[in-house]
Amino acid sequence: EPKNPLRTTDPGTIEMLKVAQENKLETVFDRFVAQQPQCGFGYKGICCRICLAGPCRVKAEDGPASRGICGATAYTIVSRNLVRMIAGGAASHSEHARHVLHTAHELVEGKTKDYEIKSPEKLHKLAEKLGIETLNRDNMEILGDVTELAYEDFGRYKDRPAAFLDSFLIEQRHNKFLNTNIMPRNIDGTVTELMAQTAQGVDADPVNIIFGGLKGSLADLVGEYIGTNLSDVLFGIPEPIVSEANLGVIEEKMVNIAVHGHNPVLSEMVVGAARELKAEAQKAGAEGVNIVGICCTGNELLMREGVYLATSSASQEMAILTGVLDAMVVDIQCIYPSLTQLCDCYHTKMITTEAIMKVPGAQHLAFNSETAMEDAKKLVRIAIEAYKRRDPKKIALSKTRNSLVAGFSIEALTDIFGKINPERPFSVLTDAILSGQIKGVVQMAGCNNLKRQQDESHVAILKALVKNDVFVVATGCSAGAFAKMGLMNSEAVEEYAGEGLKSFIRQLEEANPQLSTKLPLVFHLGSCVDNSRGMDLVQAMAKELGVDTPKVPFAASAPEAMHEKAVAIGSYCVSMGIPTHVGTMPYLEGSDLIYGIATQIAHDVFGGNFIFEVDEKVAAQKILNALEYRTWKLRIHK
Ligand code: NFS
Ligand code: SF4
Repeated sequence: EPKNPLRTTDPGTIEMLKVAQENKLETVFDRFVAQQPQCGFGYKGICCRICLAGPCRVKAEDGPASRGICGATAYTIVSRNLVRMIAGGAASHSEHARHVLHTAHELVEGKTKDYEIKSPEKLHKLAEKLGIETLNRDNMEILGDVTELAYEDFGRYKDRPAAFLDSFLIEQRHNKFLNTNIMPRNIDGTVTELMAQTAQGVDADPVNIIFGGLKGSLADLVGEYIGTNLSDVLFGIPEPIVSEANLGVIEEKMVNIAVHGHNPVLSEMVVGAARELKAEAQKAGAEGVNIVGICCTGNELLMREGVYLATSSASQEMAILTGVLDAMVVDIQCIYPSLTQLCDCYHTKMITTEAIMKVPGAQHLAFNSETAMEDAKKLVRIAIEAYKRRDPKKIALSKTRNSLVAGFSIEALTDIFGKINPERPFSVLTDAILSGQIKGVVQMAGCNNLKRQQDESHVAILKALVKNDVFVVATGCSAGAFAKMGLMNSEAVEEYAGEGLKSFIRQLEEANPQLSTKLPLVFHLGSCVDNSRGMDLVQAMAKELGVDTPKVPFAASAPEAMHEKAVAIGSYCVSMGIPTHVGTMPYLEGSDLIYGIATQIAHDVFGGNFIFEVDEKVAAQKILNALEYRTWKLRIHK
């Protein structure tokens, strides 16, 4: 099979890559090639540099060279490296959550006038879940208690498990996590403990280290639950919404601002400011201000505001190459430092906004919740100024844009299923599985990783699953891939869904005439913190079936996992009893023991396991097999 020399399958990105090549502009695709071959020791996870006696490498099967200087063996080094990635992921997700929490707290304290409780309904539901009194109480008071509890989840040292995990768990998982000693009490302490556990001369037992890692992954999930739920309270529960995706949404006649990163706290304000400053943009000669999203900030805004999704992580640089992007506003995570290098070749202004995220060459504009709208307006005005400096010779628009339907929170899915069975909404899903109409549910998640052709395996796996009647939900850059490729709409149902899935989706549509749109082939759950919504979904199905999660025909897949956050997510999926496919190898092939723990022993203990498979056809088959096995067992026991 001839290799695609472009290393991407996204049509919008292919258009822009030509522009890069013609103008000799360096992109991530060039740097990926320049990095080859990548280090074999690092790849296998057997390079240790956690103390200054190193770097140590496992160079031989036996003898002194089979261990680090301190005597650490391959399994110790591999497991330490792996769980330090989980700690990094948990820290990232929870730092995002902490920022949303601070904003909610400032709202309670009356320190910001620019935010509000957009969804009192969500606040009440959440409070009830957390055991907080709601009767005859003021919303701000309730939110005060909710934020207090969330803060405790960051730092609590005794008495109880983290509330933003435990309150969301079915009883069987609660017991499982307590019995295996991986239930976190808090986020910060768990991450710190993990760093201490894996420091030089501490834990050398690979099983103990991996279990520490799983606890860390659950701490990651605590952060995600805080992030998702408080974002819903502040910015609204996502509902089905129509929009468009890919680089063609960056329009010549508009002032274009890309919001990139993860945190809705800033980007939601930018959307508001853009609406208010339309007249100023018009005075500058544009028709208005066009906000487009990149990565998970894009997913957040797409889900709640219907903002266009410009692109996903591997192609973030391409937005600048259109020549009409006036500002690249970034918050945190997955932001290539190379963006400034490209901005330098164009009129595009790059602006960083968070204290822990600066890039040399970018302008820094500190974003504060007390002055949120003012700050957002400043950002929009910087873009309007930049618009006037566009170089017409450098304009190279993309023609690729595809329609999509997003906005499938658990609440939205409950409403949709509830039109068929109001008492037991999720029975609609589980009955369809038991009857054989659909084959199960798969949550597709994760990043771009140029070890694969961009988006190729996301799309190949999705197509194989839906053809075989799997109900697919998606988050993050996986959802981004489907949105960009025109796979997240109703036309795609016609084209790619198997007969069972097609009839299931049509049935949902017929029962929901109030929806202003037809339903898509794949259901967008949101950003990567919204993988927590998927955990709600699998548990709702478990409850409906009266079983624990390892019995539910539900699987996860991250075909292009890249970030530490993805390692944390994959690990909690396994802890939650979910077969979890990963298409890019984590650094663990240097130890058969660790590989075995991840793929088999995890299954014995938690009922979930990793499926490492880089071939997308084989991967899809393995996922289907996992679903089929579970359905078969369910039917026997019914
Ligand atoms: Ni998730 Fe989102 Fe994308 Fe990966 Fe990065 S944007 S939080 S980490 S690359 S899916
Ligand atoms: Fe080498 Fe041990 Fe130090 Fe790691 S902890 S760098 S294996 S001496």
